[in-house]
Amino acid sequence: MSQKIKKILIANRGEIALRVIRACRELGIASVAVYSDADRASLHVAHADEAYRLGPAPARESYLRGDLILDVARQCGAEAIHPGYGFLSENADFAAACEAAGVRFIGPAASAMRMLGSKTRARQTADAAGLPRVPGSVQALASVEEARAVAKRTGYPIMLKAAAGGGGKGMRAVRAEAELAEAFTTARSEAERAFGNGDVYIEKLIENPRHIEVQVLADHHGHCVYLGERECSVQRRHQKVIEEAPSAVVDADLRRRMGETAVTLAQTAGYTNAGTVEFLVDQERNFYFLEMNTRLQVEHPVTELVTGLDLVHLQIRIAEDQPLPFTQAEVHLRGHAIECRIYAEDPDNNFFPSPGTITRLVQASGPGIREDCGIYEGWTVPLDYDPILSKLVAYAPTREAAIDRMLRALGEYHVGGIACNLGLFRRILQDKDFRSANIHTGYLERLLAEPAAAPQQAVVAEVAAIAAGVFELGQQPASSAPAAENGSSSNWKSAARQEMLRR
Ligand code: MV4
Repeated sequence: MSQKIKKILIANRGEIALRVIRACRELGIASVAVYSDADRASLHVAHADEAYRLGPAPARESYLRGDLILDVARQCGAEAIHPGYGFLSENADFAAACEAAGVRFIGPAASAMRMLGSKTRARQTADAAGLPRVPGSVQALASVEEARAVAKRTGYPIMLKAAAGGGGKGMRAVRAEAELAEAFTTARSEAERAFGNGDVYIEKLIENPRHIEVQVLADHHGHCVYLGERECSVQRRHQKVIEEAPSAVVDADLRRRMGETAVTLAQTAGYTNAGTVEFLVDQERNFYFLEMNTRLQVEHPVTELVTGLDLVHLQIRIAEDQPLPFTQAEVHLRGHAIECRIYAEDPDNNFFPSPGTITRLVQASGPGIREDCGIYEGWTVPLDYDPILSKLVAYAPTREAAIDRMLRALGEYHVGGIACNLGLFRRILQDKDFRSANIHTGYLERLLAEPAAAPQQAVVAEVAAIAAGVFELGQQPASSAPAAENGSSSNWKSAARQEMLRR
C-alpha cells in the first residue's frame, strides 16, 4: 500500500524550503527547488538537488503560480509537492490540482482543507463533533437585524469576524449595541476588499485570552495523535514573535482535553498529515476552538524539540501512505523550547521592514540551540516577501533555563547592514511578566507602549565596553596587549566586537 517517494518539489523559499530539503536529504529523497528572480542567489536554490526558475519576483508571478509549479513537477518527475507555509500551502484549489495531476500534495486532502478553510465552516465542523468553540454564530449574518439578534443572544462584548479571514484581518470588537450597525457595515466592506468575500459572523469576545495551539498528525490509516501545545500569545499586530512549548498554563489534564478535542476535530474533517488546531484560553483556563491551520507552521521546531520527533519526516511518511510509527501513549514531552522569530524590521522605527544586504552575520550555536534560517553573509534580503531572517530556538530542561539559554544565544548573534528585531527579544526575555509566564495576546503591545529602559542600558554598557577597548588599543601597540581571554575587559573581545560592528 505504501508508495515510496523518490523526488519532492518544494513550492516555497527561504528557511522552510531549506528545512524540507534537509528532511529529503536525510530520507534519501531528491529535492527540487523553485525560485523567483529575487531568489537566484538564495540558499534553498543552492542546497536542492535541482532548481527551476518560476518567474519574476512578485509572489503572484512566481510562488503563487500553481500551474507553473505543477509543470515543473511533471517535467522533473517529482511525485510529491511540499508547500511549506504561506503561498499555496492552504489553497484547496492547488491541493485539488495536484491530486488531479497525480502529484501528491504533502498536506491534507483538498476536501478536508475546504471543511476547515472558512471559519464558519470550521465552526460548523466543530459543532458536528460537539467540541467547545467560541460562542456566537456559525453562519454568515444576512442583515444588521440578524447581527443585532445574535449579538444580544451571545452577550456583549462581541467580535465581528470575516468568514474568509484569519490572522486578525477584517476583525472588529463591538462593546455595545449602539456600535453594532456601523461596525457591521465596515467589517463587511473590509472583508469584501481583503478576501473578495464580505461574509461576517459573530463571536463572543474573550478578554485577554491566550493563544494556544495543538499540533496534530494523522495518517491515512485512521490514526491521529496530538503532540502537545504551543504557547503563541506573544504577538504584535497578529504576527507571532515568540512561541514556546509547552505552555506554562497547560497541565497534563488540560493538555489531554485540548489534545483530544483537536484530534476529534481532525477526524471529523477527514484530516490527514500535519495540522494545527488553534484555541483561545481564557483567564479561567476554559478553552475554545478558534480555527484550524492546515499546514506545517513556522513554529513547528518547538514541538520537534520537546517531542523528539521530526515533523517533516513524518509528513513525508504519511504522504507515502505509511502508518504513524507510534501511538498517543508513546508521545512524551520533555524539556522546554522557545523560538524567536528574527525579522529584518526595525523596532526603533515602528517595525518598518528593513530589506538590504547582510554585510556581517555572526550566528549563535552551542548547547541546546537550533537555528532554522536561509540567510548568509553577503545575501540581500528581498523586499518582495515576508522579511523573516531566522528562527532561533533554545531548548533546555526547564522554561527558565530555556529563557536564559536564549538570552545567551542572542548575545552571540549579530546581523550587520540591515536593521533587525534582535533587541526586542532581549527586552521580552528580561521582562518580569514574560519570565513569570504572565502573558496574553495583548501582552506585547502593552510592553511596547512602555519606555524601553533595560535594553537601552544594555546597549549603553556594550558601547561603553567597545569604547574602552578602542581606547586601550589606542594606548599601546597590539603586540603588548594583555592576554586576558575572558571577561568584558578583554581587549580581544572588545577589538573583535568593534570589528564586527564596524562592518
Ligand atoms: C478573538 C479574540 C478574542 N475573542 N476572538 C486575532 C487573530 C485571530 N486568529 C483571532 N484573534 C482574536 N480572536 C474572540 N472571540 C482575540 C483575538 C486576538 C488575538 C488572538 C491570537 C493572538 C493574538 C491576538 C491579538 C489580539 C486579538
